[in-house]
Amino acid sequence: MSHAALGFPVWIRATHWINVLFIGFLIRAGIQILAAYPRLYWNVHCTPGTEWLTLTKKVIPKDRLWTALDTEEAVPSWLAQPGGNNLGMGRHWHFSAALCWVLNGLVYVILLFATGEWTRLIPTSWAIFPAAWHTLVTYVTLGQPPASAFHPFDPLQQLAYVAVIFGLAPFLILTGAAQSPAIEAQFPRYAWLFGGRQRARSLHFLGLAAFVVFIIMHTALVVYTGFSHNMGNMILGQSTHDQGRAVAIGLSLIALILLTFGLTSWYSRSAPRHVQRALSLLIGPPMRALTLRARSRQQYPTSAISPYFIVNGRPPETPEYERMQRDDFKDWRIEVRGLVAHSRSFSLAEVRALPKQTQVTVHHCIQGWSGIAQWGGPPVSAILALCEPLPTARYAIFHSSNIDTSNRPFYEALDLRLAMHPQTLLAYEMNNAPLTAPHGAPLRLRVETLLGFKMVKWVCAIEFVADYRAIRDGQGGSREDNMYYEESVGI
Ligand SMILES: Nc1nc2c(c(=O)[nH]1)N[C@H]1C(S)=C(S)[C@@H](COP(=O)(O)O)O[C@H]1N2
Ligand SMILES: [Mo]
Repeated sequence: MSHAALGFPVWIRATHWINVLFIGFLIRAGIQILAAYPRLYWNVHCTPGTEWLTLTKKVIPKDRLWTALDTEEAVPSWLAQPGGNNLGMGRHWHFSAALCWVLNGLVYVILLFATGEWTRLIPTSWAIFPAAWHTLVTYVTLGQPPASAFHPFDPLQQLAYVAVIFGLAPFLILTGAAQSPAIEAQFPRYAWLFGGRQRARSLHFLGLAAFVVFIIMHTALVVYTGFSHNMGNMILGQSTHDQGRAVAIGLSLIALILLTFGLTSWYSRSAPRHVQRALSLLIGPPMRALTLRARSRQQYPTSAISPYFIVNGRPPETPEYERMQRDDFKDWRIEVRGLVAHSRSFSLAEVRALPKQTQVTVHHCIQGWSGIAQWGGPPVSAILALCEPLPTARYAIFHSSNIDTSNRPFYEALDLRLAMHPQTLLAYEMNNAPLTAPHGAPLRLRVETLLGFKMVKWVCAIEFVADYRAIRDGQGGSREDNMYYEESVGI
């Protein structure tokens, strides 16, 4: 008897159930992320009206300023991780689970080939296709393949498993990565292999749908082809004895996994700051490594510019801002302060006198939408060169003259290494015209390797600090403080 014929080794059973747990987290948190912008497109511009799928009843008004946050949907906790309006928490769970799921998958694939178990999974003859068809017909006509059809899998099962493990799973990883601003900025061709961010996002969604269909069919067939026999194999590695015990353990395991979803969702909603801190220990380091390594090399042609560019964050509604706007911001000043050798302020005219750079880039909002625009203004490095941050300065805090969702001034921290990137701009122009109020007039930040919320609009001050933890709620920005987003957002 070959080694492979001796039932199912413990590592296959363990990685299978660990996989159930993390796929569950991934799907639940994925639904949470989708709900933050429940509209899907095949075009990168996300022009309203061009959705191929809209999963919200909210309509986009045409007669007044509409912002992306207005379309976010709350989701029930039984469906999404953790439920409610919780994009920040959903992302923490999605990326933490993705990391664990990929590690578990690697262990499985390495052991699969190291032990020879692969010979039972990977077909080595074309005859598998007609055999799988035959099995499909058997199931569809409500028959049962004979016991001799299982080696240990029936041909249809074998093909489905291979397709999910070596096709669907890598596809989901690749389409997930193609939505990352850091990866797209550094390797524009990679994201465009999938047709750009929105196509990658739509394909990622279809991959999720395929996975859900697989899980339903798989579970149904486990029950249909002999539940206690199959549980024996999945739990104890054999089905010749102790089937009752296997069923009891299997059902308890499923209950435990469901309980884990329930408890983690409940805890994420009652103590989001704790969960944000805890999970960022896991995902923070790889995310920081990604954002710090990536250099934006985008330069799209002006013909690629989006006909309509979505707005997020409403412009200031103060008399002071409206007065400045009427005066073309001639009294606007941006103050540079904190850990710098030369603190000073600049008028808009002084900012315009600095060397100007233009770039046509893709904007990636954390909610899921994107758009292409041309931005013009001095690189932030030009301002750094004039003000000379001290060696102790590690972050530049960009302060906005507008309030955030907690009614305090909007701010975001930017690692100085990112502030030095050649495509990090203090923009005063969009598509060759002065910035409009909704897009951040007179000045807004552009960091082409990060998600949109880091790009503060209506900038009135840049403050250099050694650490952001003493500022406000200590998470590195308004969105991190109020919405539990991550500080380093390359994905
Ligand atoms: N001051 C301020 N800046 C902000 C925001 C905000 O709400 N307030 N929203 C951010 C988010 S979430 C995004 S996606 C971009 C959107 O830029 P846009 O409105 O020009 O498209 O601005 C960012 N800058
Ligand atoms: Mo955003």
